[in-house]
Amino acid sequence: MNKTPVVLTIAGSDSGGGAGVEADIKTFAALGVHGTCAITSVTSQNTTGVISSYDLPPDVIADQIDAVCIDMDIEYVKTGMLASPDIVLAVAERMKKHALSPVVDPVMAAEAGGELLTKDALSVIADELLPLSKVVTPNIYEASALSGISIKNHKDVRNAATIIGEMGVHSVIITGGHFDASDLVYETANETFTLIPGEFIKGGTHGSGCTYSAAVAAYLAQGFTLVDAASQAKRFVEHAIGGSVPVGRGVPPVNQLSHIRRNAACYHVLQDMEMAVEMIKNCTSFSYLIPEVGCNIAMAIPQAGNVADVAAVAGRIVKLKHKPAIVGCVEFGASSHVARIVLATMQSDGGVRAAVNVRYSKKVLRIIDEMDLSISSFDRAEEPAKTSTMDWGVTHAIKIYGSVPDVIYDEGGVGKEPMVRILGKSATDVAGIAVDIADRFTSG
Ligand code: PXL
Repeated sequence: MNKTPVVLTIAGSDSGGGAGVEADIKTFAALGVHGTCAITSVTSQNTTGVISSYDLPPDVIADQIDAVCIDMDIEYVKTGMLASPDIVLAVAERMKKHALSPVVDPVMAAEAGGELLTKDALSVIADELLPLSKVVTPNIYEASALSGISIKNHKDVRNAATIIGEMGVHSVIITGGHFDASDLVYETANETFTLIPGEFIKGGTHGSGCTYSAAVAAYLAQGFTLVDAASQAKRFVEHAIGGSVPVGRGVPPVNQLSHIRRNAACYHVLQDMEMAVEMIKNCTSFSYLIPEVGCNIAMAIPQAGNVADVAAVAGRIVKLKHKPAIVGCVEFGASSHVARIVLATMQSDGGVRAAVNVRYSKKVLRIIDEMDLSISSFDRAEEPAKTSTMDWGVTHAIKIYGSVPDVIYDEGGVGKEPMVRILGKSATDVAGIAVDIADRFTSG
């Protein structure tokens, strides 16, 4: 079995849980390395800014580093908030003692607002820590402060990287987010520059710098080259920013687990959809419920925002030789029609994430009534211009009912087949109801 790498963060604590040690440990966990920590300062902060900051005595910081390094096999370390020259000196001394390879994040200020380090601490970082370091990851402002260059364009970024490289560090990554979101990696040994392209992502950035440098350390510990680690870490932070959630009144913290949670949710949805499709396929009487335009079943992940977050059958469910036939695989983004029904429903109740459409008939409505299912409807003739029928119809039917019913139907319109839509928490839920209706349809 491969050994799980152990990495260490030497950084400040953010009581708001967005940046600092808290962000680093979440990043390590998300990337599959074991995270340890030496806390340098305790900041009392939230998403709106830093209220106060208490620096731990340098010998307590050194003890924490010793404690983990004498027990665990650690090579890569990430440093964050090192508030004073004394703290930087103590940390640099322990780097030498334990032959550690630091990824230095020369943190100067909190994303939410507030200084985190004194000016003289930055010069001690440059003089004492950078010569021992594997890589330093300043943003544009930190790179300006370290190099003394006022950075206004890409040429300035390269010049700043070269100047910082001359401080004795192996490599420099100047992170973007300013001109075109790209990062510049400068490796001093062979004087090579590598541009890592990126895109501006909508979302909160509190903790993005900490998360980035922690991710670089985690990828290096897993054996990636510096450029690969830099590029993977950038993708990781982009996902974390995209998945940020507003948890307070200020800058939303990045979410290191959003990608993992999304993948897990997709897996559960696919599993449920596969079972639902089997239930429908094995129900011969379901063929009586298949509309002229075909049938589809869909289920969304929690917090779905668009059609790509909703799984459905790629080519619909049709009637073939008096039996239901599933045409195509279950895929995300496969149906825009039933997906829109689900997305519209979720606007009112996030827990109702699945739908299946079946053939309308008076008999089907009677069975639904017998089954005590709640029901609402809309009339296409009342649809305002320039709306999407599914968005408007479903929202309207929910509004007049007062909450999300089990069934929404409409009686069609010019060139539009009437339709019944069964709504529920999961694909197997709605398939179960549809199969029940189908069995009653043929036996009654
Ligand atoms: O992202 C920089 C940073 C580092 N360390 C601590 C922080 C912050 C930003 O808020 O709070 C403790």
